[in-house]
Amino acid sequence: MLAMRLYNSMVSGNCYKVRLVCAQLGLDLELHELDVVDRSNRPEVIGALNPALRVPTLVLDDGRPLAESNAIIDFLADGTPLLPDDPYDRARVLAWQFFEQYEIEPNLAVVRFYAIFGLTAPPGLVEARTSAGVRALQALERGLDDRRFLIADRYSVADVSLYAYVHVAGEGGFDLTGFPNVEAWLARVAEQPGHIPITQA
Ligand SMILES: N[C@@H](CCC(=O)N[C@@H](CS)C(=O)NCC(=O)O)C(=O)O
Repeated sequence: MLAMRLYNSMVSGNCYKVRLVCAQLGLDLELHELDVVDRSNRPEVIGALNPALRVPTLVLDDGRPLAESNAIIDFLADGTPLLPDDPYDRARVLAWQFFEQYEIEPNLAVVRFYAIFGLTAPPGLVEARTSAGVRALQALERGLDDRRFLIADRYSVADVSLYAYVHVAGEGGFDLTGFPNVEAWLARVAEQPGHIPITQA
């Protein structure tokens, strides 16, 4: 059987979500690395697969493409313990994943992007995104009150989605020491069977 192909970037938390879920589910991936700074070859490489020209883009073993990190991991996890069966719990997974894409990723990931590539951001952008990122982390801290994991006290793709950029928030200058629930949850996620670090292909 052909392996699935992942158009990937090793620095991307969104791509890491897919590699992490595949590692935990024992699914093979063939990685095709794309540059996230020089994006000039995107139209010819993934133009027919993902109209947004972004990574991650997954191509299933039957050739069908799938875009959007959270859609990809939910698809891969369907029918496994990583995605709840209960409709209410599945909706809560989505609620956390929409929160991640609207509140966490545009702030934590963007600040980290400028930091790790040493790029100059437009004036005021880093300050604004840092403040919004801290507010998002405060919301996550409240969401983890008296909880081991985000949904049903069980590790799920919701944890994967939030973990991806929160665990590397320090690379963007965020200090997590004021977020004890978040810090304890990050450690629990990293202890899950089959866990791999973001640096692992
Ligand atoms: N909502 C998308 C975001 C994907 C995304 O922003 N990918 C970045 C890398 S993390 C990218 O391809 N950036 C290049 C570009 O936007 O042209 C997802 O969750 O998959």
